[in-house]
Amino acid sequence: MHMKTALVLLVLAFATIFALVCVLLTRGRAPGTCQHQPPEPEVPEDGRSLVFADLTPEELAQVVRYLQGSLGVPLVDASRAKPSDNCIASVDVQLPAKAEVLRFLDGGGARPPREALAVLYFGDQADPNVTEYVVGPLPVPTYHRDVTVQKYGGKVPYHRRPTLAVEYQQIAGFFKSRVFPAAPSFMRQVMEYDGTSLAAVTAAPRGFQSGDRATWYVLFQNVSGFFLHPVGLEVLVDHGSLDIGQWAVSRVFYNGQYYRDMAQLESAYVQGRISVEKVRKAPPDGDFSSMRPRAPWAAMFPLQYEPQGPRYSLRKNHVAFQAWSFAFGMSVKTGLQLFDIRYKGERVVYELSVQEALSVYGSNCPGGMSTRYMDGSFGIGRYSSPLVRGVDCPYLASYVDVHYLAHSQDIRTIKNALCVFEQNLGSPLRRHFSNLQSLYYGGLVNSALVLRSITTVGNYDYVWDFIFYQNGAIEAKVQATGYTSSSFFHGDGLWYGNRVGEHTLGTIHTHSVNYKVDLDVGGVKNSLVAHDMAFEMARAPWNPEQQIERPRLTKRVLDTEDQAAFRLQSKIPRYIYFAANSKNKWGHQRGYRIQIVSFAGDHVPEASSMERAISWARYKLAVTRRKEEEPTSTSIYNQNDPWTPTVAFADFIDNETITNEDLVAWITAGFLHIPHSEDIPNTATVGNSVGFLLRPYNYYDLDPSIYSHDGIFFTSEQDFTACEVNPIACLPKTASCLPNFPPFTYDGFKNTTAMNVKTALILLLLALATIFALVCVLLTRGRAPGTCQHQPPEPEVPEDGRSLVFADLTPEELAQVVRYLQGSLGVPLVDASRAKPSDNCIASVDVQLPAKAEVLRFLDGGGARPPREALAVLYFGDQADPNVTEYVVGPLPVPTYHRDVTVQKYGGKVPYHRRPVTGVEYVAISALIQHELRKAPRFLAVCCASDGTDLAVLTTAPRGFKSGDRSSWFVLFHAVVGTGYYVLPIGLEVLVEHGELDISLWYLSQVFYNGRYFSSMAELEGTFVAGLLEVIQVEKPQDATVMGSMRPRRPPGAPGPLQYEPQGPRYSIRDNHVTFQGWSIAFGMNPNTGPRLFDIRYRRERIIYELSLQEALALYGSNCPGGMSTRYLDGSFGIGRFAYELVRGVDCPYTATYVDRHYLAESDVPRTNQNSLCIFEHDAALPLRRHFSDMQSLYYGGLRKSVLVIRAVSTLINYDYVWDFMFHSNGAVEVRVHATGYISSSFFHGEGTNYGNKVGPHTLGTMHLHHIHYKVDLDIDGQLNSLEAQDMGYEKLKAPWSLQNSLERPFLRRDRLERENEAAFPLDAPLPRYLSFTGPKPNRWGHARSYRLQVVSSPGKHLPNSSPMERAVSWGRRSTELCLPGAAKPPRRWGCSQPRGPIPVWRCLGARMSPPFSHRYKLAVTRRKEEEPTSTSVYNQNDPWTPTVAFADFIDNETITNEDLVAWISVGFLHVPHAEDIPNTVTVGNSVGFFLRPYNYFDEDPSVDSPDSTYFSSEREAEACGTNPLACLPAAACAPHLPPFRYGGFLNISLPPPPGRL
Ligand SMILES: [Cu+2]
Repeated sequence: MHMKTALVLLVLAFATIFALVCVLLTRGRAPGTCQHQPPEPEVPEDGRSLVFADLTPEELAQVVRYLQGSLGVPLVDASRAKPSDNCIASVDVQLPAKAEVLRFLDGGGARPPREALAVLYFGDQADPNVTEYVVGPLPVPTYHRDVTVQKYGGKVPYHRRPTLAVEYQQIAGFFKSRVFPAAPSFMRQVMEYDGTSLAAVTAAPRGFQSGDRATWYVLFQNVSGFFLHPVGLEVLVDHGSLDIGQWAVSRVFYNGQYYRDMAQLESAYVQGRISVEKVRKAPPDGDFSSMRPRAPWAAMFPLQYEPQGPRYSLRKNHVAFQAWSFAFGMSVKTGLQLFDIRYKGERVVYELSVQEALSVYGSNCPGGMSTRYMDGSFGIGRYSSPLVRGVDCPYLASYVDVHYLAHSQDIRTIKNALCVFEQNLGSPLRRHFSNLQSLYYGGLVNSALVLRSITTVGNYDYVWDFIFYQNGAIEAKVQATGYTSSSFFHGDGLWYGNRVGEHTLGTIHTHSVNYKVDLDVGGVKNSLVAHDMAFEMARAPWNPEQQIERPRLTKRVLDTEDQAAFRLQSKIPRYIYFAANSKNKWGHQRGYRIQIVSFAGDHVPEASSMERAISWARYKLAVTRRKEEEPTSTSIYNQNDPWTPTVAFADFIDNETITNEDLVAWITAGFLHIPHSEDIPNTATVGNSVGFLLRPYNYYDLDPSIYSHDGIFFTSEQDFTACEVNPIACLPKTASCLPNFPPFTYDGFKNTTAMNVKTALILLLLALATIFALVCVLLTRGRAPGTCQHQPPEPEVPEDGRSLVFADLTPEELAQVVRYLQGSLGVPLVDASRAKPSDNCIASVDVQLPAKAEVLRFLDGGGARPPREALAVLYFGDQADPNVTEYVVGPLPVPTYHRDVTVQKYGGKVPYHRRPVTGVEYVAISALIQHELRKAPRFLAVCCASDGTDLAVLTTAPRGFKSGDRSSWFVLFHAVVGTGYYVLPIGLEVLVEHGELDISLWYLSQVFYNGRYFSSMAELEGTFVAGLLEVIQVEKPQDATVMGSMRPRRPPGAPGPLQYEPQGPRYSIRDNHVTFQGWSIAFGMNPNTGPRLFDIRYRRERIIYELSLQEALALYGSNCPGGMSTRYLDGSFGIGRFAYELVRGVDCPYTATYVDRHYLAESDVPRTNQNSLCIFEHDAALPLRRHFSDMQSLYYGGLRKSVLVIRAVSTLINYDYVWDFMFHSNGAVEVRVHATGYISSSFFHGEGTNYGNKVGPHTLGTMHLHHIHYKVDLDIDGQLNSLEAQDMGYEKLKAPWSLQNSLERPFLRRDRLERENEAAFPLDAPLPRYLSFTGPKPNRWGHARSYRLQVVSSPGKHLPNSSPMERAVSWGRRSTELCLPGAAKPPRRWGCSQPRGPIPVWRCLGARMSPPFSHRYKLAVTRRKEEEPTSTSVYNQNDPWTPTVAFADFIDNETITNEDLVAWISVGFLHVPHAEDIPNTVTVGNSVGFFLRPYNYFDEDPSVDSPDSTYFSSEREAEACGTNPLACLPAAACAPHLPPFRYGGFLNISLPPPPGRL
């Protein structure tokens, strides 16, 4: 048969099949496809942004043409040029001066002429040099201007030029023709070199002094992922001569030894004088370095779709999203850059751009030890990688091509180099649930716009994100993935990294990234202001014998560049912001705050001869005056001559005044990377993410997200299941449509290879198929495929009920315990919801977990199931000696015994005054206050337009100054139904003495009003009537838009992106047990301490026995008595008990699974918090790992990051904490807490702004600290673990190949922390950057199997140690010595010839510092003890002066080597409320937590086994469904099943009234 006929038939066959499938699929009616409704851009795009646009291909071509015709010298195409030629190295846009642009944008000035910057290499001149020309005007240039001298103060010497692609080719040719042939037998016999089997990686810089151009090349097996296959051979090539014929080998390194040249190596080899370490030949796919999926594709992952199309607009280089607009471009050298970022039309940032990415390596091989890559010189923009739909960015993102001209005369296009998308982050941006005063819920899902590009420079892939949030915050974030670079493992290699393969050393290195942020906050002229916190000692105004330590706001204007330059390791004020000249409504300077997240390692010692070239990396933040002549912090010429840097950032800082000037912030973020086996094949992005946030700080008058169309608000009075009332309830109607997935296309390999015939044919077929499919869709409109089919996953670990050993008590069990107690204690018990203090009652019943040993015997050892027991807390007020008693009651379900455990647990009875305040007690207090208010009717009428019945109170805690006190300040507020009264103080506060068991004896001992203290309400009234009181009249707020209201200010719009699971959830939940992709977790909720997880296993191995929340502390400062005495310990209120129902679509994704929790507290009847825990898989819209290879071979591999999340949200009076526990597919666990809800506030008066910011007419947002404490009982490879710290140090050494020169090299220091005191890290001290829990056994490469703990937090000191209550909240106190990284201990040097030794481990030698204060710990590791189950106690809140549990006592310097260990982790942040905290604090930037990451635990990254892996190469068709499952997506699309919206959160509120109701 004729080929053509065959093809035609084939096509016809396909067409028929498609048509049939199409008809079959669309049988039955189902929702139609999602209708794209293009958004109206709020800011119309008028072409002005083009002033920032990259050059178009036409413009580039014009510039090249112009230069060729105008320079009067011959120009060779840079892709072919010899060093001795002239060529155009690159052409990029030359942006006009800022003043000119602003005249155009803001002042009606003319459009600045468009110009280009051309970099020319003049090798063919008497004085070879690099010259930069500005060429203009475009599109048809008529002039060029040499700007080299003006920019750099002189000509740029030729040796500084970045290495062109062609120079690398010439070097490759040099290797083939001259290097390898000089050692024929060695190459053939040892290297098994066949002409193509080796690949080389360049080191940089290239020498030791200015003028050098001698580069180490490291040789690898030329297989997929060759970066991990070093062969031990490295060659130093001197390619400085312009005559390629003069290039020479100046040194050779093989397996630890140096040789003069290849000939010497050859003769040594031939004579048998070298030690050969032959590397087994790897298969072409690289074996362990391969990114090919190891598991077949399984169920479809969750992904997002846009029910009504994108809600952003993208036109040319301009993006608009909600109130945001900005322009973007891609610099060939520095990468992604954003301009003219505006919110609501007002410019916030003029320029936000990447400047440089630096990596400094340590190794015992010459290439590795001399590598300090400055990626800008290679071209961060030029190496932008074509993005893959569905892995690199969401499938439905918008993709933008980039054009550039560099290293060639041809214009290159990178397809899909940028992506833009809106991402539903699956969590609330803000939310509050109210059951105090009135029942309502308000919230806003966090849906943000992301602009992303990914740069692949050689081995590494950097993911660059710019994120725009609905609250006016911008985030810049960089994540690292791709291949780590490696050295040949030999000798003392373990000083420089971990062994990750037979011959592979993953070398220690730093990643540092520099950004330029040209903020223009409320205009061009800004100042830099720092806010922070200090404790001040004050006498309690109402009780002058007593002292109070209160946080106070410190403020400082940083008025010179020197003051504004913060070194990497120095402390930075926790609030630092660009302040405008203008003020917001509340009188504060409008500002934008910079918040940096970074774990950077030191860059290089300043003594280094090349340090100035990278001196930007000295500073995590430096603010300088903006100058047109300081456009970038570095130069592409710095890489090849760092010894005479063309641009030295340090020179920018010359102590100029920076008040009221145009300022630029230069920000460095980074992390230390010690590669470990899980970096094989790729580094995962989990935990390797750094960057910064720009957040409004008093810039607005309130949180601008209140104007979002996505806001949700409903009250118990409304029918919130009705679509008209609640837009989320509309989703089943508006969003149950078939997502429209375009066909998968990928052009990433196109530029690099010619298309073969086969590809063409397949493409043709695909095209035809697509046409047919489209026709089919068109024909069958309204009859699209049906809804998604739920295919329940097979649980990987069959659930056998064992997890129930950790289960919370069931309602039946709770009822049984109550019944048993009522019948067995022999004393009358009153229901706690009605009990007076002088009654006996059951305060709470919770599960009493069996001892760990017993549980492990049951789970692992075949032991019997431990008896199920309960812990009952009883208040015995009706006894001679009133007290709190704890009983263990068992066995369940029908108890027969109870055991008093109080003495055993606490060493004595718990005094009655320590008991938490119950709801019924608050009711009695409220009645008392109500009664007292009647004594001041005239005052109340005038001050607050109130008769006293329409006010709300807020309790403070603790309650006094010494053990036994029970006197609480209550703050009074205007209560408006449906708003957060917490922000409407009226200035009145009362001190209630409620210690007596007889309620009738309670009284008000103090009254505070507007800065003055009175002994009673009557006295206040008297003073008022006498006209001696200054009254601030606070109007009674009337309408629903009063300050604090969460009602959306704008009508709902199109629904944002939603996540759905085409084949249903991929996790399975049974009882209290979840399994997901190798994970298995038991969960529970303690009524006091909140969510807790047990027996967390990954691939059947237990990693964590217990992971639980312990406590949340909020500590306030104020000039009002309630505020200044507040130190809330939320556990005593009930973190778990107050975790209420979650709202679908805001608190958790709409399609999440929701679980009920039951508890018994302050009542004899068990209560249920419906849907109060949610579990879901979240599409992070980010690659977990990826690499794009255009070196040696063309392929792409990647894995989407999809995370299992377990979440609860606790509403503790005003605050809402979002508790997240996340499980990643690389074996990492992430724990995070976000704070939202209402701030608590004080009445603004006097010197209030010393304690916060004014946020309303009479409202002071009081500063406070949030601290959250977690318990992590890790069991890494068994129960017995040790703690190891690793960090980097620098050592100076003579270059082994050039002894007259020296270099500074990073090395890896390892410390074992052997005692509890060494493992207790105060809040203010740095943690070693790598801290890991190690098991007893090594992994395949001899490293102890470990999990690393990485804390992400920015806490401050909690309390001065002199405070009498410090011990209650200290969760530890340092008493003796401490082990810190970087403390002077010279490394023991190992000679290169020394045989491989064991892994070096340093012991920590003890006392290094003894600070004058005791601090709480950010981390303390202790021996696990059954009698130390929690770090705090519910009794600590009301008697912090005699803490029932003092965590300090846990740390008593016991040995922690090879023991069962617990890590106690404290995370937190300083919160200085500002206008944007009204109505709610937003979660953006108010999130802290920690990671537990495998560290040499596995032999390679376990995510290689994920069924979601994607891989295709130029040989494997990317667009065929058979080879790339992403390509199946369009056909597999189905309409999500969205259940009707339900919410029962208001139904169950017959709870005992929580604190606050009046
Ligand atoms: Cu806060």
